Amino acid sequence: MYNYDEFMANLERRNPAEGEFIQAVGGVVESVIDLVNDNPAYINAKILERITEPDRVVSFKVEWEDDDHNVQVNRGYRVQFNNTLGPYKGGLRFHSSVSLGSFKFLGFEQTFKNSLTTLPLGGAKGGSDFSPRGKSDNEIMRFCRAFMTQLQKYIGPETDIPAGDIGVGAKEIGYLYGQYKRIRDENAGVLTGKGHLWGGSLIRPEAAGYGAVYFAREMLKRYNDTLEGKRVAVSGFGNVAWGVVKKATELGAKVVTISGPDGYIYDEEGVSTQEKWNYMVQLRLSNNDIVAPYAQRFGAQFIPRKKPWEVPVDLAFPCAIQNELSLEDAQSLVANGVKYVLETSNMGCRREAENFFIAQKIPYGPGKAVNAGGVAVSGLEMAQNAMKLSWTAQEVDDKLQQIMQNIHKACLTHSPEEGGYVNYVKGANIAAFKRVADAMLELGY
Ligand code: 2IT
Repeated sequence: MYNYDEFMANLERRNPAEGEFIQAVGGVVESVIDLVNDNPAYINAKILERITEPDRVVSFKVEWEDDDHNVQVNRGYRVQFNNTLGPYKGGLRFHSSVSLGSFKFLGFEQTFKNSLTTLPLGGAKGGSDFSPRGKSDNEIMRFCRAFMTQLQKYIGPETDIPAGDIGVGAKEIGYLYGQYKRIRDENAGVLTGKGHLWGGSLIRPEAAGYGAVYFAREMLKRYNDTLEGKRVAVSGFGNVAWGVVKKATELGAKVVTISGPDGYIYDEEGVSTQEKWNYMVQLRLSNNDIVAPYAQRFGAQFIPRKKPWEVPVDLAFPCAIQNELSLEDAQSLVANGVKYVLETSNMGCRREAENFFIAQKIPYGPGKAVNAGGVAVSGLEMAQNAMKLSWTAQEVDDKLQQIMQNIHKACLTHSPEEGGYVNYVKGANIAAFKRVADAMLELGY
């Protein structure tokens, strides 16, 4: 029999100073501990201990030269967390804040998220403390070359298939894939999120954001509601936020905020035109990591150094980075009448914020369910690469919608109904855990 506090104290002892990893594991263990305690097979096979320990952690040195001919040294990581369900799969993050603990939390989350997609994908994550902010395109290219020169030793199309994440978009994936080909002379789809000219899938750039909105549509349906006429707050301005903004607008909602590390934009008219969406892409490609110029360009308000959770909205989609939404932010959203919260960034909400939404009976979708559309379409990209075929945008989008509907259904199936309120956190964690744990039992050790 497991005791939550005891298990977590042991985990902390084994993984000191890895707060984000402890937080991510704590969320899952809390949801599944009763299930495990009711299931002697899980207890005897030590599933909880084994599922919280990464299969492999790789760290490597990345040496490159900046535009002033200074030698730069960064650290690269790949955490191959769990390959029970398929080859290791998950993104690469280039951000100054990362540490081993971040990649362990992300690899752990990815394992469960990938399980929810029902595709044959294990979980992994990697990246570097290199930040593209303020770098020239040539510097980014040289860094990507140096990074892949090391990473290529550990990945392969049947072993481990990285993709993008924060700081790694189509441009970086291009430089990384180019170097992989130069070294290995293989056309294997070893990365996803590739450009369409060289093996990428249509809809992959939009997939995480579109998927989040498809999940929201299902959630609202469950409460006899629709997106039509809803006011929406989005944080972030990257790939994921961009997809949410486009699809939410298309389905009749009005997105009034986006944000960056410098503050947030309040656009009363809605971030609702092709021109505005193109501008979001331009902002991202500028490598400056700021949203302020949007305000001037489109006559919107810029609120410096603040987050958008103080604006009255019906739906909130945190799409920026982990722990971006605090308890105070959650209280402010609820006080202003928020009706649904869709965590779209990985672990975007602090545990206290998440628990507050649930206590207030606000329907709350956790990131591993809501944002799974991104990796799901990565799985579809792998399938197309293996078949040497390319599906139409419509074919990919139809499959994405089906996958998001199924994830929503899985959450309902495994969520304890609390007087008509759906606890999506429990539902997602239990559905995801059961698939990995049952496969682990069948595979032995
Ligand atoms: O967090 C994520 O799911 C991703 N960054 C995408 C991973 C992938 O392999 O497409």
